[in-house]
Amino acid sequence: MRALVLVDLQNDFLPGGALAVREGDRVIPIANRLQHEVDLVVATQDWHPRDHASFASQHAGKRPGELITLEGLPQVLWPDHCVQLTHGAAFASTLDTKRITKIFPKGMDRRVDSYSGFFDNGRRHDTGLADYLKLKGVRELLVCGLATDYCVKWTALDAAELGFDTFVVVDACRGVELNEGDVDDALDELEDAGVELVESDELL
Ligand code: VGL
Ligand code: ZN
Repeated sequence: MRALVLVDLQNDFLPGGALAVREGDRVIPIANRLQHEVDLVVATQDWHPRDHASFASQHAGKRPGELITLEGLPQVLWPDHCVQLTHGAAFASTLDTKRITKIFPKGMDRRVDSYSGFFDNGRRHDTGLADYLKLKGVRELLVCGLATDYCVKWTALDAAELGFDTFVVVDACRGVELNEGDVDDALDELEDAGVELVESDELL
């Protein structure tokens, strides 16, 4: 069984959104096409309470992009984004959602951020994604979405560590690139961890 994980294809990560990723909208048509190449499609959804501690707005004098320590973990501060039930948190309107069999929300605990679709950043809470995929007999995992240097990276690193044959579809991802080179560094890290980097035309 081969599954596709659609990572955080939400309005706030698209151009014009609260945490816009450059060219983020470009990945949607590819993500839609990739859905036809797999047995199972799941999606992650960044799903924060209004007062999430990853928001710069929750820390007096702090601005988005600054780094703090949160409950002992390094935390980049973000603009308010993907607040539960808002338009920004909704999936992109152009995303084909009818094949998604289960959505895994993450980032609900205000004290800890959650980049990976499997665990929060402190690895205290498990979203259930690994058990779900294993129950379905999934061995191979294609990962695409936003953002390459955060949620795609951590989802794919965890997937590889959990024993899935993991592929990141590079042209179906875009990064935040807070610092120039972050996307390239993320891709290097993924390769070092045994994740295969592929282009969608190798799969379609
Ligand atoms: C993400 C930063 C904050 C992501 C989510 O989806 O990559 N990045 N929350
Ligand atoms: Zn977030």
